[in-house]
Amino acid sequence: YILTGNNNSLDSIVDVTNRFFNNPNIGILAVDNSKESRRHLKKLLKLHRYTIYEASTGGEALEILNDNFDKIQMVITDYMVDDIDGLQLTEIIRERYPMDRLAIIGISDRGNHTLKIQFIKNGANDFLSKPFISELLYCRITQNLKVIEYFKQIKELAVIDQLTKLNNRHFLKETGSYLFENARRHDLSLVTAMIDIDDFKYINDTYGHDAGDIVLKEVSLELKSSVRKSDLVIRFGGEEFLIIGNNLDPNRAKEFFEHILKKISERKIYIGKQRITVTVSIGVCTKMKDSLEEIIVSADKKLYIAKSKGKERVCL
Ligand code: GH3
Ligand code: MG
Ligand code: MG
Ligand code: MG
Repeated sequence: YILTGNNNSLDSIVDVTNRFFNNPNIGILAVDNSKESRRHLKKLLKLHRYTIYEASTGGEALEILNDNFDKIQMVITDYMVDDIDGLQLTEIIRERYPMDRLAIIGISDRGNHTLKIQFIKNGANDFLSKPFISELLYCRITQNLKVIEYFKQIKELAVIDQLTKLNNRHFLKETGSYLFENARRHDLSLVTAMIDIDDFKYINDTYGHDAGDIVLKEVSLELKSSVRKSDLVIRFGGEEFLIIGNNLDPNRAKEFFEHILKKISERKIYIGKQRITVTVSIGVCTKMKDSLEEIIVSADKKLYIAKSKGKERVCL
């Protein structure tokens, strides 16, 4: 089926330093009803040290994906699969796994265009007609793995605030609801704090915008180092931060945030040679509500009270 031929003349096409080659961390699921075809594909994939999973039926393929999704980046499926055909399988996989996390390459020896089009329409990223030379297979594989990697990088960039490197509100949308549902299901309490830098406009106006940026970074570092890994620290707005703690004892929340407040005011923040003192006000909500939004609104109200009482304090 697949022509490997003598590809020596094509070797130069492949960039062997490319990390999408010779990488056992990349898992590829090969689906084909023919044992012979699978064996051949496996042989080619093994040459590049990919970790290979194989299935002869759609059911098997879905089960393997389900159990190993974190390890599989790509499915290469023939049109000929035992229970359902490759097109149906592609459609089902695509319903479950998005294109930015799993690539699908369809293969068939029926050279008609309708099949190629249908594979792509059903969610495949790419298509190969048999027979193909191994070099083309490798190029298609690395190309599609690269696209997934770019997707991943873009997604990561989109949820990180580039100034402070803290997660931003987009991240909160996804992770926040998970934290909230988890807390509700297990009857846990979330401790949520809204933190706002005091008189930040004054810092900007007096020392300049770059100095303001330094302060934002310093406060972010202090906040991040004050909580556990499983707690969320979000840059919520310009000089506002949100902490959602799922490991904090509500009875000790005041003490905990007063400690953070003290550490920020004691932090040695320098603008050039001049040390400046930065203070924050913190509003805390320790009660569960019907939604995370309501919890945040409540913390924000407490923050407002902390500000109106003279700033640099924690209000619950
Ligand atoms: P309060 O004590 O009541 O919180 O007063 P404040 O001055 O801290 O608050 P205000 O809302 O009046 O001003 C916040 C300022 O933060 C205004 C805005 O220009 C500035 N800011 C927002 N984002 C950034 C940023 O990324 N960098 C810098 N340097 N400044 C920012
Ligand atoms: Mg303000
Ligand atoms: Mg402020
Ligand atoms: Mg503010």
